[in-house]
Amino acid sequence: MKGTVRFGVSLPGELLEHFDQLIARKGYKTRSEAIRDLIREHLVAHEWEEDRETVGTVTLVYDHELRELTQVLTRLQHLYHPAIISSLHVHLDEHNCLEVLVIRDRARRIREIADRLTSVRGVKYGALTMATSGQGLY
Ligand code: NI
Repeated sequence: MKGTVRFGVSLPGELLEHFDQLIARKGYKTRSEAIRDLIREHLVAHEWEEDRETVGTVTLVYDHELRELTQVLTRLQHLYHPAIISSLHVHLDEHNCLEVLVIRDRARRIREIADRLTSVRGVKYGALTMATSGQGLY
């Protein structure tokens, strides 16, 4: 199927009412755009469940003055370098640093790398955002 396709959906009226209220609050102009995003979100979730090639970002906040911590994080990033395709470092203040790493690999491997990084002792905040390669999403 190519191009735009229209299809009908039957659902309880109350459910649709609730949905319309929610998407209006979120700023969607039409139901179609909201439903397209929900479908994409579902497909991305499957990309991660099925251990497919995908993209994720890891955000870390830590104190750069903990000398060993900076060394451990750098060592890990070199160890996983083919998967870590980019990184951003921001000096938040005198002590705190924020890093965002972009990781492209199979889903399970990205989780593994994210777990290794976020569990390093002294990391104040660590989180994985499960993004997508964008393939298969239209
Ligand atoms: Ni810094």
